[in-house]
Amino acid sequence: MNNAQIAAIFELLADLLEFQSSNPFRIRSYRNSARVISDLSESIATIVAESPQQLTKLDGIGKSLAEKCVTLVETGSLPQLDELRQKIPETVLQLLRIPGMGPKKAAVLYQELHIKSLDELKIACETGQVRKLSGFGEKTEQAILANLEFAATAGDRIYWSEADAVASDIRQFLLEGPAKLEQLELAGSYRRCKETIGDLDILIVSQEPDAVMDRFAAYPSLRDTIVRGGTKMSIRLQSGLQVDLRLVPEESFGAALQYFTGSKEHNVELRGRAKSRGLKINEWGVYRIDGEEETYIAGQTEEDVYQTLELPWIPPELRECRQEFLWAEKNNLPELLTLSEIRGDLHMHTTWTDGRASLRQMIDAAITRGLEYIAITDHSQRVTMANGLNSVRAREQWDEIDRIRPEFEGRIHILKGIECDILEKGGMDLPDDVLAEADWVLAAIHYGQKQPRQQITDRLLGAIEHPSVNAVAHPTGRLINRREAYDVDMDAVFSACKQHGKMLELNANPLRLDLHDTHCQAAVQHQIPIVINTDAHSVEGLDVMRFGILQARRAGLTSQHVANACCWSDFSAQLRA
Ligand code: DGT
Ligand code: CA
Ligand code: CA
Repeated sequence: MNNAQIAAIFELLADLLEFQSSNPFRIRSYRNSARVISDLSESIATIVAESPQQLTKLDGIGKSLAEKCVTLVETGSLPQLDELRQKIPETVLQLLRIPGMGPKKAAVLYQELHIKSLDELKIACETGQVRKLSGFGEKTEQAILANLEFAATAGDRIYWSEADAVASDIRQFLLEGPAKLEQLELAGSYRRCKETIGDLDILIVSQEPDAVMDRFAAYPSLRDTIVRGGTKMSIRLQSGLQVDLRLVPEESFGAALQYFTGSKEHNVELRGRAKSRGLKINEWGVYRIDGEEETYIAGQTEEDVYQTLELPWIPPELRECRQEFLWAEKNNLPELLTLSEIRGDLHMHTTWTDGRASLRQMIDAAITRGLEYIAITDHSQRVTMANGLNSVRAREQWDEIDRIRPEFEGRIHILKGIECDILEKGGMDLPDDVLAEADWVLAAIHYGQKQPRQQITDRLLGAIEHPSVNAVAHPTGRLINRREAYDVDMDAVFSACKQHGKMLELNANPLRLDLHDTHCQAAVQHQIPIVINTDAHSVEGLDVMRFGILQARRAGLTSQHVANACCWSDFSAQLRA
């Protein structure tokens, strides 16, 4: 079990305890430890294996939490969690997915109105029962209704970053097992690197299918086996995530990998192309059709499968049936961006506002990660919750950067930046003369996200026109699975960026991934440079860059399209221009 999984379990425990109105102190301690563990650079499993007594040395982890970490690592489950789960209907957890609905509110709905599911909640809202509860009111009732549909579609999909942690763990577990595996690959939306994942799909070639399935059934965080057949087995993990495993013959591995990678739309197009050539493609292989006769002609590798249609291998990230077939036909597939091509990171926070690491710590961490240049972009004053910088403090921070720059001479270029709020009424949160002193200004909307389309669009256009603004941060404001994008006319945003020579951010935080892939493509068509930033609030936060890269790859971006894939001299020249 990795740190992300342990943290998720502690968060879930906190939610369930809060739902039961348990001791607030205990709830807080679970939440704290979840945060500490997910930020930790060492693996909890390693500490447990090597010196479990070190666990209590971690911030916020006492004896009892340390024991729970050990149990989780060793058994993959927690008796206390199982008990709580038995007492609380599973469907109640659905209520928590509604944006703004905490465990306390969910508990009131459950106790007062016996609401256990989103459907029941919808009826209660529509019949005006919810507004009568203390602490709810008519406005809350409307907000719940508005969010219900969103919560239902957010469903059980998990972030790619979470799926990745689980996938790596299962892969390792299966590889370490007694059964000998000739091939093991993850397919599905995970391999296509989609923002969220419904379930995991594993493909295996092995001469020992029973042993493979026995091993799969022994996976530590398994909750139950859904189905086990001769070549297919599905399990459900403690977290609720389903994992499908399929054993395929060696000569079909490529065809199965291609088929189960999807997307469905990509596969439909591929099958159509096969048919028009007198071929048939399925998960077993490619077959030549000759009257009643079917002859296997390919299927061992994906390359072989695409080759039968005279197409080059297509990277999974592009398999959404958009432009990939047109590119592939002309042998013109883009050289997709890679993490090693990234030279800078232009969005990060420090302890001056809501970051957890100091200015120097962030700079050192950026150097360690091989970056050539960074921008320090703390919040501006309007973001009071984050202790945003007013003019005086912004200038103080920039003076501080001027003072320490010589220490880092020759190692990294540090831009004096700000993530300046775009005010609800329009206009920037800091005076023009202050913004003019910054090397790099990100403009961002944090408040008034519910405003009508025209108003939000006008605010963004105002920022884009501002002479000091370089880029718009997280341009649509969505939080995946939590909050929808604000309503904005993106075409107007693209035109304005093009006209004023401004960049658009692809925020790499796995909860944001904002711009979306289709918007990135549109930006490229408008020749607007994309800047991929981590928005790090801690040293570890700098590592989310890789999720942004995957998003960029799905959009078909190459290093040419990405401003911070330029070397420093080109990037700084672009800024001066
Ligand atoms: P997910 O799990 O919802 O995030 O999305 P996927 O794409 O992983 O979907 P999943 O797990 O249902 O199936 C994996 C792949 O298998 C899918 O991308 C395409 C292929 N596949 C599954 N069922 C069908 C089907 O009925 N028709 C076609 N053409 N392909 C299918
Ligand atoms: Ca899947
Ligand atoms: Ca599946």
